[in-house]
Amino acid sequence: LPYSYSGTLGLIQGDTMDHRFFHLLGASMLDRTICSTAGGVGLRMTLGASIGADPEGMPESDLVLLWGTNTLTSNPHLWPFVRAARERGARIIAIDPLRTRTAEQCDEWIPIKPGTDAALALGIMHVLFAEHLEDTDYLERYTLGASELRARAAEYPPARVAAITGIPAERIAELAREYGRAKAAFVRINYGLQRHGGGGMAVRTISCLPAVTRHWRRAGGGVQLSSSGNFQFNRATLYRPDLSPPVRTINMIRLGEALNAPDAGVGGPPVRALVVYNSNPAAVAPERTEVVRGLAREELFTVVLEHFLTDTADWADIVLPATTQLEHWDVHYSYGHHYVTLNRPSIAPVGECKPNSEIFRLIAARMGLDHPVMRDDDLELIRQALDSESEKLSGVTLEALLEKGYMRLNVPRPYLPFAQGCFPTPSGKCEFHSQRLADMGVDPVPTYTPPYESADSSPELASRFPLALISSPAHQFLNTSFGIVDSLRKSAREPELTIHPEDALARSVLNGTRVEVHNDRGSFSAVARVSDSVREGTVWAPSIWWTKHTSDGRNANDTTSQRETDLGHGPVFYDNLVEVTPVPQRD
Ligand SMILES: Nc1nc2c(c(=O)[nH]1)N[C@H]1C(S)=C(S)[C@@H](COP(=O)(O)OP(=O)(O)OC[C@H]3O[C@@H](n4cnc5c(=O)[nH]c(N)nc54)[C@H](O)[C@@H]3O)O[C@H]1N2
Ligand SMILES: Nc1nc2c(c(=O)[nH]1)N[C@H]1C(S)=C(S)[C@@H](COP(=O)(O)OP(=O)(O)OC[C@H]3O[C@@H](n4cnc5c(=O)[nH]c(N)nc54)[C@H](O)[C@@H]3O)O[C@H]1N2
Ligand SMILES: [Mo]
Repeated sequence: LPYSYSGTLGLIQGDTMDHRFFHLLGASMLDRTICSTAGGVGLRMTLGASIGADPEGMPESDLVLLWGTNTLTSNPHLWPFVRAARERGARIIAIDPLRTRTAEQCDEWIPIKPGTDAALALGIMHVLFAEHLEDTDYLERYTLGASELRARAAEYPPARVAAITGIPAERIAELAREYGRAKAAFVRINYGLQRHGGGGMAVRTISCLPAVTRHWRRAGGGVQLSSSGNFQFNRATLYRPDLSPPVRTINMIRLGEALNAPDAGVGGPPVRALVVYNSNPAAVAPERTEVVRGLAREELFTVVLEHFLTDTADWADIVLPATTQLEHWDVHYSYGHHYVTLNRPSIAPVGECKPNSEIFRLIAARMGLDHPVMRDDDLELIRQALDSESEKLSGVTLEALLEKGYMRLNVPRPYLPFAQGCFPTPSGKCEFHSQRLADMGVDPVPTYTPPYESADSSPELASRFPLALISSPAHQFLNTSFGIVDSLRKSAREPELTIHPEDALARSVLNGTRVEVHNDRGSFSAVARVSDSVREGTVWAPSIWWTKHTSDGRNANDTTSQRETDLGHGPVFYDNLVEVTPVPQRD
């Protein structure tokens, strides 16, 4: 079983020789769901692809909603555009259960109960329709199922939405009016929002908003979750799935189950060999106690390609030193902007380090898998990646990149993907009604799907574990990357838990109290920070700590579950009820 994800997110060291190698070998396939698939499917079913408004249009906007995104930590390159919009008079609003450092900088923070965003979007639509703020011309020409959406939104008056989201009804109605009256409203959603049971539907529902109004028509308007769908590299040539015999596919967020109890879910023979690269599953995967139990299996042969001795590398039979971005060639795409970037090596590989691509080339040769596709070098792979039918990559060649370093995709400026419809869906319209979802047995019309774990949906569980834990990135870390850097770790101090004063009082927790954060899946230790920067009922554990750096050898993923989102089989990291108990300290 190959296991890979983020690494540096480079195309060549992430998704080329490795795929070819494992296909030739007939290894299990990995469904790479750990980050974005719920939202990706939600978007595809609605807009047709992972594309949306251009962040460079944001300065034209007069209302910016930073909705479920911690821009200043996770997407700081957007901030200059946010500021430019504000300097020209735009209002900036953060919608988040946490008053993040981003929310602190906004004109307003709207605290929302986790996992309830689809209800808020439907409440906004309710008011838009009721107060005739919709764009009937756009609806008629470029959308499918407007009357069904109207009927669905009618079921979500602000009073009902207030009860679901915890946002006052009057604020919901006013937000809808601000949105409906804005000249160009930019909604920046991000992946934090979709790490909930109903995450796919939440993204789908929010992404309907600009098609109800007029916001796709102008620069600065629309929704952006991702721009990745515009980078149409020749992935079939890079991956060569045609080389693989029929094999099973294992969902990466169920690694614990796959390693311990394949009969329970994934089926097929037990996993006997695991090759990890560009990832640190012993720290980042949900229900990590199960992952570690699997990695500890004596007869599991584990190979880890790494820069550092991570929590995962500690379980390896063999660690192969991999080059960093400074030492190898790569091409970078994006999920937030429209530029292709060439990564040149600036130094020769240090010591015995080799690029991932080279490691797989060498292993293939040694194993006698001497297929011609295993001989392409990295520059040849870059050429193949860019040899695409897509207009959007026209002019983007290796030669041009060698000269310029980075290039904007061949998309117009201003880039208004849906100003005249042209949605890449089966109907060519923004699909409020999705036949594809109906065929999957899912509600074809945008709806609110409650979190798996909440007082409304699982009252018994919520009575034992009343607090919703969000374990989104600490400002200092990139998932677990950089967790090894002493200065950054010092700046992050230690595993902490931000808790609202009322919730702290009820548990005799003071600022600085050591607490145990726990549920039926596991627990981890943290130091309490009592603050009203989280809404009551929500707690925040900045993540993702290496477990070898924590006092109890655990982290927030000891409490997260292997359940899958409504769409896309994604993880539900933030759909996670816990209880917090103070730990008596010896003097
Ligand atoms: N510094 C740093 N930058 C990063 C990363 C990192 O680890 N560190 N990770 C990178 C990666 S891989 C990714 S995918 C992106 C992720 O980037 P973002 O999508 O911005 O990710 P998160 O920080 O996970 O979540 C954003 C916000 O969503 C909020 N949130 C959680 N649940 C809900 C909800 O139900 N509703 C609403 N409205 N808000 C909610 C969280 O409180 C958080 O403030 O960032 C990338 N950038
Ligand atoms: N609780 C909780 N869990 C989460 C998240 C969260 O917010 N909260 N975020 C989730 C998200 S959005 C994501 S994307 C995943 C990310 O999870 P991972 O994909 O595991 O990402 P990282 O933790 O950054 O680990 C990447 C590893 O790849 C190594 N690496 C970097 N470049 C290379 C290379 O060129 N070659 C090799 N061989 N190795 C390399 C780095 O040293 C690092 O150890 O985590 C998920 N897990
Ligand atoms: Mo991610």
